[in-house]
Amino acid sequence: VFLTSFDDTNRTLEVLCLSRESGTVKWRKPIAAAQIEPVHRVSSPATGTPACDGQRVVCYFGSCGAVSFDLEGNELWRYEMPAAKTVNGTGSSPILLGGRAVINRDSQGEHYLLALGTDKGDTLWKSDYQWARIGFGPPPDTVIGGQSTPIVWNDWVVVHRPNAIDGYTLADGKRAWTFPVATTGCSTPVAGDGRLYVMAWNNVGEPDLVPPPPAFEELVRRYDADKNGDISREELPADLPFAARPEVDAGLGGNITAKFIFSFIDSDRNGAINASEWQAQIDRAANAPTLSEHGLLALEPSADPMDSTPKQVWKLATGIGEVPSPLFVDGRVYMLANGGILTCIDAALGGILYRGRCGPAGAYYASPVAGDGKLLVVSAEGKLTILAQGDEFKVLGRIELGEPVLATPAIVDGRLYLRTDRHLFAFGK
Ligand SMILES: [Ca+2]
Ligand SMILES: [Ca+2]
Repeated sequence: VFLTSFDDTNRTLEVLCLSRESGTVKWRKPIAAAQIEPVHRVSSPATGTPACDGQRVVCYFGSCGAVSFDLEGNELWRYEMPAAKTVNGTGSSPILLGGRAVINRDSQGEHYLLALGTDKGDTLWKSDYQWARIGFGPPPDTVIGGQSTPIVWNDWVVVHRPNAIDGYTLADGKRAWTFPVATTGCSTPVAGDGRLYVMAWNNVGEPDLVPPPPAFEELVRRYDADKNGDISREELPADLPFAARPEVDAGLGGNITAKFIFSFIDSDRNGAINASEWQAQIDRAANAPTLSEHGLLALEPSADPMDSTPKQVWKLATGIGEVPSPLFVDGRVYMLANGGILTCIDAALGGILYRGRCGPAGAYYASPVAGDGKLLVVSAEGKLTILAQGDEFKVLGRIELGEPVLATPAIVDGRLYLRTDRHLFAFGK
């Protein structure tokens, strides 16, 4: 089992190799980084899952780039990058195919899809992303970047990016098509039965993500401490949300607060929010075109020989998960959202077969996985729920892991490998 890790006491990145049989650490290598990328407070600079082709392992860190080892831990090559400029951290993992390691590098001012040769780590191609502006979306130089891992679908490497789903040809990295949609580009798409399923989530995509803000008079009544009739950055409370993650503890960074977007609301940049600036922000949120574009999308290949852009077959607009990837099994798509809300969808038609609460509350970052006729979902607090696959919502059991879990479990040869904050667990018969 290969893992990346980050020791926050000495701020060191590492690659580890453990015995699948016993969990013994076979080797561990520190990865030098001149600077550690900034990450969201719940995240880590070691979010990328290593990729292994049976001969070598390739790891990617937003802080310093890609590195490859043989299975004994001898370093084969390194592709250095500067620390990514992000707000929430990198998140993306490398994928290996056809002698290439493909990496989604998506940060402020530096965003491209990269293919390295797995033998030497040399650049085979590098394709700069193009910015798809949707509605009032931010200008390109302020783009935070997406977190998803590229996947292969039909002839393309597909990347779920902020405001677009893109298809690139593997041979030369040319963008073959782009499907614009208002999304933060966080979750990784999945393919099944010839279709592509993408959770296009954005912060204002559903009404319950956008709590009604107070009117300006109310804002002034509550917070205008110096009674000058407008609201300075200092006067705004730290916890007034403009966009919320309703099932997530606000202390875990669940909300986008008015304070966080203060300089955006303060459009004349005089250091204070007046009535018209506040109203303009309320109007922007209420009229956001993104509201109608957020959703779980089912795409199928184009039949048009002149335009390979996939066609949308159906879309589901509610209960969309932000971080976990959807799961396709046996003609069904399972989608997990914060609060442990699991939706099972008929993949062919897009109808909801059920929507239920797994039980454990709070945030969910790990993607659902399937094995042995079951579904496994695990909450950020480390509560694992086991459910039956199929058309009915049925909880079969729960396990408390006792530590936070952000990583998606892996199932190999009848064993479940599950990574918590401090441990790697293996479950089996
Ligand atoms: Ca004031
Ligand atoms: Ca102002």
